[in-house]
Amino acid sequence: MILPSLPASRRSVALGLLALLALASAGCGPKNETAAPAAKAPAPGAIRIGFLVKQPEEPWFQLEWKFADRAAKDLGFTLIKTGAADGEKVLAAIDNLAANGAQGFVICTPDTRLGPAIVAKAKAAGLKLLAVDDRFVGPDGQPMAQVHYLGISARKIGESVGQTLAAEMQRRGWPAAETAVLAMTYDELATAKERTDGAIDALVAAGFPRDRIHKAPQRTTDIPGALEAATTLLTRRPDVKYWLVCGNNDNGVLGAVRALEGRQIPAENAVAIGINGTDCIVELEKAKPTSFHGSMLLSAREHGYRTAEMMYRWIKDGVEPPLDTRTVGVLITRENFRQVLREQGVRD
Ligand code: FCA
Repeated sequence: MILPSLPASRRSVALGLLALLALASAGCGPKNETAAPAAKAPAPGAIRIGFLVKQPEEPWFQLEWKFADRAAKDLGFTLIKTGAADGEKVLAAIDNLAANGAQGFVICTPDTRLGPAIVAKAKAAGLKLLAVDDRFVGPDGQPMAQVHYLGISARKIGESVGQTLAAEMQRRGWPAAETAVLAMTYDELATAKERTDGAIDALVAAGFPRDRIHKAPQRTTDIPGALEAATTLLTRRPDVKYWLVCGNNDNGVLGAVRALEGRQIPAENAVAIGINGTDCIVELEKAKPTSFHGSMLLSAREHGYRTAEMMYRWIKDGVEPPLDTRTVGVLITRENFRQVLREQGVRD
């Protein structure tokens, strides 16, 4: 990601420029917005839908695409998939969709503050828009509630992680004085912050001392970014014997697990729980258990198939999707992951 690596002040300038660029390249100035072209029902079979994701290398997004592909096959539309890791790529991809005759797109944006620029660009090109996973943020820092969105019940899912960690600690009989929490955070992204805040609040509600909860802010949401953040924190806390680990997603927690291993902390002295459930399958399949205990499996089918279907119905029949749809998560562990993944259609 280009923008997130810039200092905050430079980022907002860059985002402002992108917003202007979106408006200018869409052929309208900020004070002179042209109306979107009137919607005409496309001929059957002529429906083209874009699906843009921020991290195409992450299994979660590959699965969203797989399910969206299935919707395209079932319903008979064309799906155009694009990986867009920064603002320039997103805007170019929207141009490309318009040039290719698409009528709408689903997007997980690489930066939620690109929201206004994406909305302006989609509107000018007459494209319908549905945000998935990461909700757009307006210039006031608030979620753009008028943009259609499907995402997870982030706080609740985070709370389940915290409750499970507290239960595992109790089951193992670890004293609080020798245990600490490692929370892999990415507070720039609202859904990520809600997840880790939920986990931390649930641990505190279960009686875990707040002053033994440590946040490791990730610079990037991939495994290397998490490994770096976790290693920095663990180096500062050599006195802790047992660790409970939560985070934004599987990759964040996997980075922490690798950092624990790097610090020679035995696998049985830590319990780590991820979110996604799709990016930790290799980890759960390892013959020798690591400290990665399990993950809250999200519904890639809902996020991929259902969003694509919502967009299709909107274009074809004028059925507008709900403004805000939330999905749930279910805990998978080494004991049940094969069966649950099969039931959910993630694995054959
Ligand atoms: C965010 C995360 C993804 C996934 C998704 C539902 O976009 O980065 O890993 O958890 O929400």
